[in-house]
Amino acid sequence: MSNESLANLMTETRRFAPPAEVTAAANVTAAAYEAAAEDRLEYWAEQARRLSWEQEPTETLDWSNPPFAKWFADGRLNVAYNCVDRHVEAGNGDRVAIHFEGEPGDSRAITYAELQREVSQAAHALTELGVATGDRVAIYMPMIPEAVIAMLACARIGAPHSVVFGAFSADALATRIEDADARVVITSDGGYRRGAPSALKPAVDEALTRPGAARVRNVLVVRRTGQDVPWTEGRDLWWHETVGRQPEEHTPEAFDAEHPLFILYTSGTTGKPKGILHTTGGYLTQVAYTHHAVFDLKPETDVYWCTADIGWVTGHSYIVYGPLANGATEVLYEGTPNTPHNGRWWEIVEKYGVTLLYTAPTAIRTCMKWGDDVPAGFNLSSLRVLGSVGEPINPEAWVWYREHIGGGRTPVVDTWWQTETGAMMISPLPGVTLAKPGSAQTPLPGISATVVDDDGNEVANGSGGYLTLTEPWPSMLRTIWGDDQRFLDTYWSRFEGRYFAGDGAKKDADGDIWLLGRVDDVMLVSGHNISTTEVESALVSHPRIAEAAVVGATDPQTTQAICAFVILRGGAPQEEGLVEELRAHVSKELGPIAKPKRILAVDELPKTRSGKIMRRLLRDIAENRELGDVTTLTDPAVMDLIQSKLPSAPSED
Ligand code: 6R9
Repeated sequence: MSNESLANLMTETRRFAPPAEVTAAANVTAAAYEAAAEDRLEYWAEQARRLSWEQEPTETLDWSNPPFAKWFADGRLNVAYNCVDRHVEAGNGDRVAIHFEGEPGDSRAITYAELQREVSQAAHALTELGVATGDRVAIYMPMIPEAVIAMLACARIGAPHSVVFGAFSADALATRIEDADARVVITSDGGYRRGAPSALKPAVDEALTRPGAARVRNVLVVRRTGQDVPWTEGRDLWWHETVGRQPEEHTPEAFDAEHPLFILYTSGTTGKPKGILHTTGGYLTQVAYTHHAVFDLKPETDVYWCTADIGWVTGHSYIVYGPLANGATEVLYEGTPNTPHNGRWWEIVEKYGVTLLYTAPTAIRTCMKWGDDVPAGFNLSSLRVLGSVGEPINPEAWVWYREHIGGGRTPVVDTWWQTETGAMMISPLPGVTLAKPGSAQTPLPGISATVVDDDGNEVANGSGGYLTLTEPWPSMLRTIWGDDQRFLDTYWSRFEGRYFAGDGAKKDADGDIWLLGRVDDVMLVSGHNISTTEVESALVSHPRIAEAAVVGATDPQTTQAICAFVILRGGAPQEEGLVEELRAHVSKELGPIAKPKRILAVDELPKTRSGKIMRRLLRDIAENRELGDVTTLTDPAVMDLIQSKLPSAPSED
């Protein structure tokens, strides 16, 4: 990784102190860093006490067979009891757990007492279908309450779930069903997206025709849209019939802290998807702790909303397990941000008085593109902490988020973590950290991360390299499902004794961490390593640019040439001379070496459903190659759109 192109992020000098009222009442203060540094394991043992254990653990970490960790190994607990029942027992049964907002505008408030009844019924139903402790259940659902209930019901009976994105194809679903050997699938007839019912069940039917998925015994189908669904008698069952007739009381059984909780597949760039395995006690400890610390959640008064999809790890950790373990009241929204209008999210914030909002940089940049006047039309004064996750957030988007959504007053927490880490790892604390837009800044209390060079030596402040995690953490992945060797090779072989995350990063003069994107995305231009994140960030700092995606395309002269795809703010047509102006702008921000050779204005960028730009596909376009696998794209049609805009011959210098 280079140091030469880091000028832009490093010259970002804006600083934002935490608001006095947040600091005064903060759940976690600066003292936490000291306590954790003094005795890291004791710090985590203390966090584990936020949970209700049937048998308290006496052991914190067993690291005798690294990197196979055991956390709280002799403790026993039930995750669903922790997320639901104990809040009812504490007298909070009437507190709303979930404010569901359907895309068509229907809504439903579910209290903790109701959630307890529905999770109990669903747990009975799964048992009736022969699902035993340890059996895997696949969940393929839209963003409806039953998705959360299904996950909690699995957790309640100790059956690890494998949630598959509702937008994934039948093939992707079949591969995941086969790898996990799931025998029951929970789905729905469909869900509402972009103003219309969108079918899900047919994809399940198709997936189950694949030989690998033929062992599925039952499909439990939630009726959401009421659309016609093909039906296989004997195999398919309606949720409202099968779950609806079960008893409303169910006694949760405690499981070992290391009992598998879920498998979640990450696609990565090559090879078959990796089934990331998370277990029970350590995972729940860290998601509950980080949600409490980083969002400063006050369960009695806050209304929390995470806009992620349930099929993404953010949905698992920060829609389901973290917030519910903490007894939060949260919003669950089914649809897209612009249905029926571009202000839908802000209308929801106003309607429910959302105080804590967690979303992705891509969404923030899309809102920037739609214009400042959209959020300005709503009362967003309830908001008090804003979070970001999924990609590096460039300083311009960070500042816009704080200004136009947070009313210039809220802390913004940029949280770095991965499916593999299970929970947040590097993030500011809203009541403590002097915030730097664009930087995730510091490992959370109890977390050890650093940036190293090619040889694994820690780099000096002011230098860049590879982000590594140097000590085990409670919510770490335990392995790749069925493939310990791949687990070792992928994460633990690049640097001896350390976890390698695959991300590039840089430490600034204060030692704060700035994420630079996946190392696979780093470009090599005339012998210089240049990070895509930084060129994108430089482009977005130009007032005309809302969003940018940069790739390195093979080039005979310079090894790779920088190609940028940009979305213009306000969607206005491209003025003459803009491309030249943008190239000059990047050159000024980062130096002439980082100047894109080609810049193309587009209407959309190819993104995964979790909001990450698929640079691989843009590289295919930039190199005039046939497109690779597009099945994980939100909208495969985007690629045709971009291709149709390509000039027949690339514009040269
Ligand atoms: C939670 C999640 C993980 C990858 C990760 C990194 C990128 C996530 C980030 C960030 C910079 C942040 N990433 N958060 N990069 N700043 N705050 O996104 O999990 O889908 O597994 O992706 O996302 O590249 O390695 P996952």
